[in-house]
Amino acid sequence: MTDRAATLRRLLADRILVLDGAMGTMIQRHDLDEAAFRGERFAAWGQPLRGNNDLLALTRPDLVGGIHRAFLDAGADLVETNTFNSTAVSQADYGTEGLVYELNLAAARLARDAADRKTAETPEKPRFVAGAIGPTSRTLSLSPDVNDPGFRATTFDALRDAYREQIAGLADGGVDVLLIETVFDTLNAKAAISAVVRHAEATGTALPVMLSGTIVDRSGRTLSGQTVEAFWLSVAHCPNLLSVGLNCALGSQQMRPFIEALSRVATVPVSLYPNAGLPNAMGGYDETPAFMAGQMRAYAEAGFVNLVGGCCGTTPAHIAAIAEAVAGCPPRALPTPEPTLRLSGLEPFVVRPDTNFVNIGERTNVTGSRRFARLVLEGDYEEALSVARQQVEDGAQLLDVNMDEGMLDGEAAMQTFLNLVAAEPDIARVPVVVDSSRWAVIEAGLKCVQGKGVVNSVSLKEGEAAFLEQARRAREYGAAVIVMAFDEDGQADSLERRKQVCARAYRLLTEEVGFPPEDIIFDPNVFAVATGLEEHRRYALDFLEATRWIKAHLPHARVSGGISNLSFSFRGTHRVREAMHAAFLYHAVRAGLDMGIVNAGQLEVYAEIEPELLERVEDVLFDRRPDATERLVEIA
Ligand code: THG
Repeated sequence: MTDRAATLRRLLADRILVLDGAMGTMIQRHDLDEAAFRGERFAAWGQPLRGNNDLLALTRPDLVGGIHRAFLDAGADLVETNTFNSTAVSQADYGTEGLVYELNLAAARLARDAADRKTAETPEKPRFVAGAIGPTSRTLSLSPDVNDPGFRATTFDALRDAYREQIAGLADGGVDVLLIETVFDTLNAKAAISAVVRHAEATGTALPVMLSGTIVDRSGRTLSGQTVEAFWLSVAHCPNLLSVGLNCALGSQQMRPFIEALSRVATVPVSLYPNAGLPNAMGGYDETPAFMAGQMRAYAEAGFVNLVGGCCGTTPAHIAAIAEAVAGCPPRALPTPEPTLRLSGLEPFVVRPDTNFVNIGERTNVTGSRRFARLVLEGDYEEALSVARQQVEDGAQLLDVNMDEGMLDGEAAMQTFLNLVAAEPDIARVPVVVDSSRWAVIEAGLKCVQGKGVVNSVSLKEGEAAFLEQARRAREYGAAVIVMAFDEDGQADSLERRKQVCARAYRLLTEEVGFPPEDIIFDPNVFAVATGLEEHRRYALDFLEATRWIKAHLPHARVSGGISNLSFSFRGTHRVREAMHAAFLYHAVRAGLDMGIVNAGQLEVYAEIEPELLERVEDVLFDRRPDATERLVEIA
């Protein structure tokens, strides 16, 4: 199997590969009745089974195998198993959820057998099997009830379990690759990716994965509202990712801007298998083999694609025409973008060399805002959402969400709030920073974000084993991490300790976990200054120096800090606090600070700080005189 995966990767570098066409519409042509779906085995089944196409792997293997053969004869390099709906979630509609493993096993064997026979006929052109994993009829990012936007018809855990069961059957049946397809809600796909990770951990065998999303209309967004690039960034963490692409929904012609956008950003091979047009009034599909082949050839010539095939309405004649049309075209060359922090909400958020300081909104924090805390405790989530909206309107490019309050069920509050955020496009367009001192709350939050968010935070506080485990999980859910400068001996509060802890964490993450360095954000601890305590006098200075050091010595990693912490000893004196934040940020950004958790919209401009106040603030920040604190208190 690993040999075949290697062959597949080699072929992808050589030429454009061809996927098969639609299974569903090919089955429809046979016009099977209820009795045909049931066969002998399910003759007495208590529920209607007509329309359960996947059951045909058991009741009409001849028919399913015949469709595979027809597509292989047409020139397909890969055939998809007839398992689009073979999860417990989808099979429950027919009462056949107990058959899931068997359905996947049988369907995988049918496709395997057909592919192997064809390979034996034409050994110079080996054929492959992709295990089809559909989206199910449930959505993790959307409520089926318009009056209850926070409601979800299923959970991340339930979907992950369902996908694991499906993957076990597909793997045992001998598929070469898993195809997570027709993704209209990226969070469902993330649950499937998480299932792939856990299957690999449990069995020691990691199958390659192909991912294919669906654009529902010409806005170029998925059903759950993401742009193509945001979708790519949200799933790019998938281990052993063979390809990413688009399928279904629109016809071949309408796909152009979206496949072009994807091909510009995806660092893995790109696939495209559209419908044969939009469904017509009769539910049929009108694009002819020649028309579709012409479109696909144009995309191939433009360098957009590495794999092509067809979705609903495509027949062996379409696949034969497409295979012929792309035969002479070189495969798309993969882009090699600079490593940099890339996040997403509904939209991409990429930190580029010319990106200014990044604002992370701090107000959606029950320990950081009395108002937000009161709203959440009272269950007034409508108003709590308006706090988030205000932060984004005021310029927050990321949103920090924290529910760590003794009177709250943190996991439930995190889930409720993030599910509601997901329903607000003006908020959900930005990535979420899931902030908690409890891992269970962070994990609950990660299960509610379809984008690529940030874990806030992980640290070496509880030792290496816990740190590595949390980092692996963060990666499994496709999140970047904020690493606090904290270890078994406590908070790093000197320059030396900050350097030593961050360097150790960087080495562990990159070498032990294979964590991408560009997804690491260090937080070298912003502590309160001007507290009156001698040992706090170098806190601001040491943060600045640590920032400079991290940027110089830990390649691609970013630096962030909780800026408002700095002024805790001046609570209530708003003007002094704002001046402290503005002055500190001014110097921190020069030292290399990339981002900070701040009260978006309340950032004062350095040049506008009143000179006398600025001097006294900077005396404190730079520890310039022994009476700096008294002089700042005095002016306050
Ligand atoms: N690093 C990381 N995450 C963090 C912090 C950090 N998360 C929490 C915190 N520190 C950053 N967020 C805030 C939010 C609010 C305030 C300070 C830090 C704050 N709030 C006002 C106060 O307490 O006086 C409350 C004002 C009000 O109630 O309206 O100062 O360092 N990784």
